[in-house]
Amino acid sequence: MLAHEANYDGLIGPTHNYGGLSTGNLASAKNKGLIAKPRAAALQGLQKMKLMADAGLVQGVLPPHARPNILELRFMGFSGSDENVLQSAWRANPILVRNMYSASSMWSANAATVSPSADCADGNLHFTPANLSTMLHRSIEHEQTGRALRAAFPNAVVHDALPMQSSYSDEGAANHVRLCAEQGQKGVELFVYGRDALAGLAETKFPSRQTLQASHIIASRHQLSGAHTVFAKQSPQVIDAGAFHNDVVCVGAKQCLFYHELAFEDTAGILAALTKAAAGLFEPQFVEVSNEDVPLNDAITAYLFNSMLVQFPGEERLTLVAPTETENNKFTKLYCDKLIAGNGPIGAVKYVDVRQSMRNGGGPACLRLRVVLTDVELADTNSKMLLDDKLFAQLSKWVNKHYRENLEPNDLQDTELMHESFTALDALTGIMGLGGDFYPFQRN
Ligand code: SUG
Repeated sequence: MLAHEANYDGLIGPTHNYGGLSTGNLASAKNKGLIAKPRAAALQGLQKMKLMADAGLVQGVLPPHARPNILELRFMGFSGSDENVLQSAWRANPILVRNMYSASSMWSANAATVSPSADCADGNLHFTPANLSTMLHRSIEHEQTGRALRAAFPNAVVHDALPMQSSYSDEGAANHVRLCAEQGQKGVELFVYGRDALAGLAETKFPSRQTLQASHIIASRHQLSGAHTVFAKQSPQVIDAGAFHNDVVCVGAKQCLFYHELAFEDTAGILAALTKAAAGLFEPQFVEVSNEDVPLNDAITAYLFNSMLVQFPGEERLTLVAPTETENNKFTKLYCDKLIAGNGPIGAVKYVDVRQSMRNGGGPACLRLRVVLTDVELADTNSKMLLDDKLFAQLSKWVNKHYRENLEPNDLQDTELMHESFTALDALTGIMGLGGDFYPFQRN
């Protein structure tokens, strides 16, 4: 059956800032406290979406979450008007407020794990929103993410997130790769985990955000066939070098798995398991990047693997949509030049500027959630959440009208920023046809 690989990007919200909130994410730590540029950030994200849409790919938009998260602050015991809640929380602990202000829902690769209907025994498209339980600022996303996914895909199965317990910690599609011959055909799903929660002590200094147990449960909920599902362990070394998600060192598309040689604990075992799982379906193509060609630290800072690996219409080979940081690093640039000149499955590289997101550790691949849709499923999606020229123009105008140019750490105590953010999001629900009760602040 014919199917499309759609990309649903998280629209970057009006409170984008550098909170230094993600231990183990080197960019987040390094850029803590930097003056952020929310307007430029959102426009960069929109440009990337437009690039994909203009190339003829299905491009969706997931709305930002309401920040600051006043509901969560109320749950923590702050009370009174929204202004009082924000101000008393700031007096109690500005770091708490930073967590409640994060625009982190932009990284929609972490929104959910997605299994296309071709892979699921019941023939439905399945989503499990990620609980993102490792980081406070991200653990408050899953409910609103579920609402957004249900709005975008009214006929799909959208499960609840896994329980908020560290044995179940789950970071969504950032630790999941699907390989296939053609998008509409049965594929092989690879779940990459950092930690077996039942195996004892943590092996890493930085958090291992995905557990084997979470991956098992998702595969079972999505009704995947055991024969075509592979579970692979990230190497502790890469986590401690700053690969807080597998998609920092690995990306896959169609038959191709593109990864750093140090990405996995047992590379030979994983490749053998993938080959076996794909038997009778397709022949996997493995593109391994050696540490000699691209040292791990360069791969992580330049985000070579956090690129989107895309089949553009009319192109025979895959294209890597990489961040400009990859172009600016001598190892990764040279590697990309070699890829293009070679005759492997990746035949082109396009560089995109998503610098504002990159400074928080989010490259082109972090900003999108891939959803394989048959023609029928595509027709069932909410068309107001699909990017065309009209929506692009509307969203660009909306960003220019509502977003601040600069945002400094101390601006987060400003109740005006909260009002601006809520006013912007209220207007967005109109543009995207999300109804008047999509956000908690609309339901008061
Ligand atoms: O969870 N950064 C995100 C980046 C997520 C990238 N996603 C993928 N690799 N798919 C994270 O660490 C930083 C926020 C701050 O520090 O303000 C942050 O949350």
